[in-house]
Parts: sequence; structure tokens; C-alpha cells
Amino acid sequence: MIFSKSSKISCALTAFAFALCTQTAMATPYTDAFTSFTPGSYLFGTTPRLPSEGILAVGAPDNQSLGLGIGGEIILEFIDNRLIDGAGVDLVINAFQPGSGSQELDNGAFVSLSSDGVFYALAGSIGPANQTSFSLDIASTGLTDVRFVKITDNGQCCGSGNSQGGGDGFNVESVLALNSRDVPEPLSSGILLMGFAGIALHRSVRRRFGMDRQATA
Ligand SMILES: [Ca+2]
Ligand SMILES: [Ca+2]
Ligand SMILES: [Ca+2]
Repeated sequence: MIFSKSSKISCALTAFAFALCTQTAMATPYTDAFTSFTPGSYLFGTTPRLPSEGILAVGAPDNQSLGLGIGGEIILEFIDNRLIDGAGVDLVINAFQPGSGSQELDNGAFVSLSSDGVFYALAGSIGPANQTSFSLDIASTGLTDVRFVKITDNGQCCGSGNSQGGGDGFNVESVLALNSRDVPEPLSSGILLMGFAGIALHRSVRRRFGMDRQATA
């Protein structure tokens, strides 16, 4: 196939504009924000969390966790990526790393997922168990492009009989999409304008070459 000079220039400009419009910063497989945090009840003198402290559960592991409080709930959001259903487990919820003898692992939570922030499907329950990382296969939800992860403390506490443990509810450290799809996003409105300018230039070049052909015909 033979391409004219005008076509080559037009394609290059189009590719340049498209690249500018869709270039992304490095997407992370972890959640990028939280949309809401509703603290639950905090027992045994544990320090209540503020709604703004939902940020503690956002992003990559940083050794900071969010005690939801008994019955508390957080909704985390993927912005630069989406959780997708792949082979096996897809989602990992990292919890608090307890010290020896801690009763924190008495806590449990429900995990629900949503693509649009309106309809949520239950993906499963996590804890109580002697572990600090919980993996879920999201296949049963029927969702393939998950943006929101809702984690709700199950309201249970202190099953071990230690009245000093678990009073701040399930502790969310971080949430990771094992199976993840990156979402291209505009770098900025300025870059978008450059993209549109590239497209306009592309059209101008096409018109210019069209006129040249007419002039030499
Ligand atoms: Ca992310
Ligand atoms: Ca899966
Ligand atoms: Ca954290």
C-alpha cells in the first residue's frame, strides 16, 4: 500500500495528538482515593477516627491502617485503573499487622464492589482469621470493570474474649487489584488543547495538499 506524503504527515500528527491526549502518569494497581468514610463505634477507649482519615486506607502499603470502627464503612475508588475479573483471585485487602497476642484479628468485614458507584454487588466477607491479607475472586459479582470497593465492618467484636482487642473494628491498610486495567486519562486541559491543536493542524495540512493537487492538475 502506497501512502501519499500528505497522508503520512496527517497520520503522524494524528498519532501525536492522540498520544498527548491519552498519555498517563504511572497507574498504580492500588486504590487512588476514597469517596466516603463513615466511622463506626470505637470501644474500650480506642481513638475514634475522623471521616477525613479514610486516606489511611488509600494507596500502596505504608504501615498505616484505618480502623473502621464497629459497623463502620469506607468506599475506596480506583481512578487510574479498574479492577477486572481475571484468572483466580483478583482483589487483595491488606489489614492491620497485629502484634503478638493482639485480638485485632477478631474483626471481620464485608466487601462489595461497584462499577458505577450506584449498584453494589457483594464479593465476599473477610476475617475473622489469623491473617493480615485477604484475597477475593470477584467472578461471582458478574462485574468486569470495578471502580469502587466498599468495605463494611461486620459489627462483630471481641470473639476471643479479650475485651481490650478489636475495639476499633476491621483495620484496612491497603487495597490492591491483582487483575487490573489501566485507564488513560488526560494529563491536563492544556495538553488536551495541544491535542486539539494537533488535530486542527492535521486538517489544515490535508486541505493544503488537496489545494496543491488541484493547482497542479
Ligand atoms: Ca490505582
Ligand atoms: Ca477472578
Ligand atoms: Ca495504608
